[in-house]
Amino acid sequence: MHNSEKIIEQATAVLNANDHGYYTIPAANLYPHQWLWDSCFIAIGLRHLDIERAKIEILSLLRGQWKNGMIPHMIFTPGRAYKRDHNIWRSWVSPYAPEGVFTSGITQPPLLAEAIVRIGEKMTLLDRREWYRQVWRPLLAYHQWLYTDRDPHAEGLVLQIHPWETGLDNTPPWMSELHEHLLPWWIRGMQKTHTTGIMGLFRRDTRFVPANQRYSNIDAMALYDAQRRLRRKVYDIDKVLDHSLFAIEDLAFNSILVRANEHLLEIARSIRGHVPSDLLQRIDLTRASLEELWDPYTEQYYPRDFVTHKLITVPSIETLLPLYAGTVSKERAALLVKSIENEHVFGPGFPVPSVPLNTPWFNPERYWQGPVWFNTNWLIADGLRRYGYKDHAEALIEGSLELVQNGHFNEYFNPISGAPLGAANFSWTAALTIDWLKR
Ligand code: 9WN
Repeated sequence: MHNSEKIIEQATAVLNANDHGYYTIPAANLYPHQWLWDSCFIAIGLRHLDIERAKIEILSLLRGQWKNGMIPHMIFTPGRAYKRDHNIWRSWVSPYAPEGVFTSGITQPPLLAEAIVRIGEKMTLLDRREWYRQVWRPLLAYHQWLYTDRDPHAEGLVLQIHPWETGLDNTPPWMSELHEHLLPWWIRGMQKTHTTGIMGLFRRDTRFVPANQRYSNIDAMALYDAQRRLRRKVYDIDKVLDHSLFAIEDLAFNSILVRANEHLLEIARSIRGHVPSDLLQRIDLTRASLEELWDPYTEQYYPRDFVTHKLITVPSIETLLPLYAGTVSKERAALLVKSIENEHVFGPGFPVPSVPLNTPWFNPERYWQGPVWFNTNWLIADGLRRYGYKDHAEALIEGSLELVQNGHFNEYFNPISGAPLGAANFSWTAALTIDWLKR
């Protein structure tokens, strides 16, 4: 058997093992629910295996849509065994939450339109139109919600209220903000008295993955504290902003939104769907506003604080995602590509580390603070290809595939040694491997 056939077979087995019938969990034990961007990446892989199942993966996400249009970042697996997880979020406190399913109260990067279009690519024109019609209303409602709820000043950039909304959890720009401005007194107290270790007793994640590969105890406490504050505000954006909790115009999220909007417009054209004129204006504005995140001094893009409009000049994998947006100038794209070529920045042995090597945050094993992730590689490879850097894209894909040659489809990998890290048998690693091998 050819090696790539064998890898596809192994990757398919991972997806089958994580299949809950109409949605796929990211990994057993650690992630027993459905996540928004995970299901989108998973569907992008599934489309090569079973188009109907790929559609179901997306449709199952829509069952969690809130009445205001939000697609939540998590939809919980039902059952008493997960009562504690349902209770952490208590989505029922919001009048907008859907009936009959428990969800989180925040969203995740808007990859939905990308997944819909990628599935559509595999269909005949007729079937594609039918598919697009089936998902059009919820997709449109989601994009409208992103603007009405998350761009209250009509600036074109949407804001995020929790690091989990970026999907990049402990990514340095968010963590540096959190440590500087948002640590509550009791966490600072525990930090000073070196008693954060106690948190280790309550953590579920570190039962499955070595603690040094996850976020630190202090970050875990801060993330859960921020989540609890959102719950207290019943996930109501006005109340959240009134208390100026976290509010960041995230670079990765907005880059993905730029592209998602392009897909939305493509879908609309294909089915003559009506896009309201205020949404069209906002879409144009987003494209232009992404450029406000450029810092001419360091020649990079960064996330921005929503209230102060100050760029958070801490580099991370986010830095490269404007390549995926596809709207930045060729000159700026070339500067980003240079940093991928540089082995001391984003170009070590195994590309692309989630934090550049030449920054103090870099740690080759800690979650979103250094390791290589397949989903961001997929987004960057796609961007490189569209900017004409075909060889760079191929090298990135080949480098990623090398990491799974031995059949370990882990959650993330050490960018220097290539060692597998985090959860084993991780769905999007398997799904995107399939997508690359079938390209
Ligand atoms: C919180 C499921 C998710 C991914 C995120 C990743 C991680 C959750 C966690 O797992 O986040 O949403 O428990 O840390 O950071 O990108 O969607 O795989």
